[in-house]
Amino acid sequence: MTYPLLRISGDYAFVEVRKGRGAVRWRDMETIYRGPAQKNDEWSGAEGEKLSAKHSLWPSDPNSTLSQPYTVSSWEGLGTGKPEMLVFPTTVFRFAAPLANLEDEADETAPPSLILHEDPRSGNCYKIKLTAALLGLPLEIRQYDILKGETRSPEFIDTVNANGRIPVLQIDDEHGTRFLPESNAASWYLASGSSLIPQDRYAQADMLRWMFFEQYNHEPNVATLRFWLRFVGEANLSAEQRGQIMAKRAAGCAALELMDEHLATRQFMCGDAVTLADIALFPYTHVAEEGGFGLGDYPNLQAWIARVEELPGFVPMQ
Ligand SMILES: N[C@@H](CCC(=O)N[C@@H](CS)C(=O)NCC(=O)O)C(=O)O
Repeated sequence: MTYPLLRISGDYAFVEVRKGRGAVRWRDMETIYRGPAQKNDEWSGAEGEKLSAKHSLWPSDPNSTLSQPYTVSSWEGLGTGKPEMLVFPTTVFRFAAPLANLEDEADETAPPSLILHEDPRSGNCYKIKLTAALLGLPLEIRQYDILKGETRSPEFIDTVNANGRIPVLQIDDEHGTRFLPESNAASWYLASGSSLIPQDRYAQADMLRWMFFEQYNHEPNVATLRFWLRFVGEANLSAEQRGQIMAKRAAGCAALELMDEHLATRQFMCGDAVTLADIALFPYTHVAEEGGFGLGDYPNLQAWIARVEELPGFVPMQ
């Protein structure tokens, strides 16, 4: 029995579709189509088979380095007994895997092994776990206790992050072992080439706008108050920290209000599809009450939180 497994969601100058059974690597799969594709073009496969596709948006140069290729795969299972239909490339979460270039053979080597250095109480760390979960990427976890200063040890500073902080994504691949700090950079690395990063140039910049907003206006206020009040305890704060509470409360409320207004007219931060902007902003927003921010006044934020929690592959913060 065959099922429609892969459908093209837009017009593309160049698409290559390959098919395989039990095959993981692009090179082990059989090419079943190479050429232009139009919206709703569809390919079928038998149960247990996997389809993958790469595409280029640039009609003049199908091998352009500006192409946005990635692989989507589908196979029987997920407990349903039937393959999932995938729409390529816009609605892929579980099976998206980044590839560098249409002609790049990087996918012929083993996929990188990924280790997240984290503290489970940290929303910054949760961003990376949520990105990996939505994309179906396996992550190994190394835990630290930031309250005990475990990320400030000379060993951590020398080998993992000179900035003495988590999260850090450790990437082991053919280039060796590399350590990537900063939550939003690590999420970008995981999501590169997937539907969590829009392809349109403006949409991509708009997504980055919200990720920078998260780091400048949101996290230093909403997350810091949560950390101080829930984990450090008000009684243990320094006089300087106590003196900052009111300003951080006002700035945090302003950030939440701005998001709430923005979400009045859209499903997600950048429109109707989830992007890394939602993943960056979700962790500390959904636990903002732990920092004394009431979410009752923000109905659009509450509806957005529920939408994120319903995404396929969603995992809660521990
Ligand atoms: N901008 C960084 C912030 C990293 C950060 O502040 N990490 C905190 C935990 S959420 C940390 O490691 N604190 C321990 C310390 O500073 O010693 C990111 O987004 O990853």
